[in-house]
Amino acid sequence: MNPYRLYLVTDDQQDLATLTRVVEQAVAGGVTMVQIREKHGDIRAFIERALVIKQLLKDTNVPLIINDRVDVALAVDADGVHLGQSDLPARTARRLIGPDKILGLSIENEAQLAIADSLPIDYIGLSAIYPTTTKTDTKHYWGIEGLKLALNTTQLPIVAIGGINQDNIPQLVATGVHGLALVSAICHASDVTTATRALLALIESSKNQEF
Ligand code: TZP
Ligand code: MG
Repeated sequence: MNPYRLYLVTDDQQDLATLTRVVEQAVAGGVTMVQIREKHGDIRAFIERALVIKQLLKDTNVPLIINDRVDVALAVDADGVHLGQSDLPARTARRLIGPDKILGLSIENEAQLAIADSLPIDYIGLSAIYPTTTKTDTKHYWGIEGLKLALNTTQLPIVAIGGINQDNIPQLVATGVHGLALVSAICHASDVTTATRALLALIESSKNQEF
């Protein structure tokens, strides 16, 4: 089964108790992948949070991905790393994590897209599809047309990220995109499990639709 389908990226503003509850409930609702994204705390806090989530995912088939930091991924023996364009180069990261770990890379413009297939990565995070208050330093928005262009350019699986919610999922899924990554639509839901189930149901029902 496609592991990228509904990809939870965690909210680093949430305390450990909230983070734990969100991941637990999102997994109960059916998320297929979890990325721990930490932008504010120090590396020890990152490792501590990642270890708690690793324990929680232990008996599931849901892979644990670490955002930005190869050292943290190695320290907690995560299933993979997701790199940004200013993190370790993909080849260096691959050398450090080995051939079997999952390696994702954020692609923010067409120049980066053009060379993506020459890199030792497993998937692309197409960033950002739409504006979002979760990440505000984004310069370019792919939109639906940019997503279609990317799908026609690369052989790699694409995970769309940025401003994704119930309203735009049908159109996104109709492009044939491999996965959707979300922060706020899951982390800020009043009932995380119900919201996750609803997102998955919408993804399923949006397949093969035309716009
Ligand atoms: N990278 C590009 S947009 C984004 C990240 C981490 C944030 C997505 O958050 P949301 O709340 O799903 O729009
Ligand atoms: Mg990053």
